[in-house]
Amino acid sequence: MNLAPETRKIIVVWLVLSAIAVPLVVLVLGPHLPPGKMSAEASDQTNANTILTALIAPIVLLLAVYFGYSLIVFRARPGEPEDGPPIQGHGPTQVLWIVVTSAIVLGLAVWGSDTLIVSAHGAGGGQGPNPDALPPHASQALQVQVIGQQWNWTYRFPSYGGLETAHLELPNDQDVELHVTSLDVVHSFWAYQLGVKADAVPGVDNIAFVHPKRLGNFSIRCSELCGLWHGHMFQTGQVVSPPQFASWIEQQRRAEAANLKYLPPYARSYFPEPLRRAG
Ligand SMILES: [Cu+2]
Repeated sequence: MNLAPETRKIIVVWLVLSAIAVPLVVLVLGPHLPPGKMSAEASDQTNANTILTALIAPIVLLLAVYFGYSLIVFRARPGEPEDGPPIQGHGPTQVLWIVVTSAIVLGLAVWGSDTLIVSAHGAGGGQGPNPDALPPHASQALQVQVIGQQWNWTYRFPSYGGLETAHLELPNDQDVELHVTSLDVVHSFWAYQLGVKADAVPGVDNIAFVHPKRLGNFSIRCSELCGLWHGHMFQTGQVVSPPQFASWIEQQRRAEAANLKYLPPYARSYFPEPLRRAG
């Protein structure tokens, strides 16, 4: 192809910078991108963020190089005419632009749909009562109900007699099926390092899956403005080893036994008090 010398220089600078930037994004920046690698779902989100950033880097660089080169080289110097000759379109550039941008957008749409639905990586987002994206061993998942109310979170474990706990511990390396709901207004359960964010809506059983992969603490926040003390609605949860989880839940069962009889029976959702009283 017959390229003007300026075009060739811009392309060379762009290729060199891209060849440096893309590996830096993948190897250096990627591991620090949110939300981290604490669960399978979080890892998938971090990988998606890395791929998108790596793909965007050459596009941003092309614009920056072209912009910088034009500012320096094509600057009007004293005595030169103010404007150059008009340009009347350029077929190859237009075709290349349309082909490349279409390929990027369509490729990302196919990849995004596949990772969300087929590969079940969208399982941490809260998919309503009948999720489309199921992790491989969904039927053996530990069921945990997450209940939001102004202004705190509580948790119920149907496989442990409907036990309710004031904070959340999860066993490592096991599928967990979160049933997110609310007792009053709309909240949003956001377990940041686990890559889970699901709306908590009264009367709705919103299911999100998570598969913790690393031991440690994760922060839980409400991410839906829900009233005066919305900002107070945070906790710290723990991913612990399965034996630690077993002894924690046993201890909770003993501590909460006296309170259990005051709770309504475990249900997939609850309605606010005034509505319940109204029948
Ligand atoms: Cu809230």
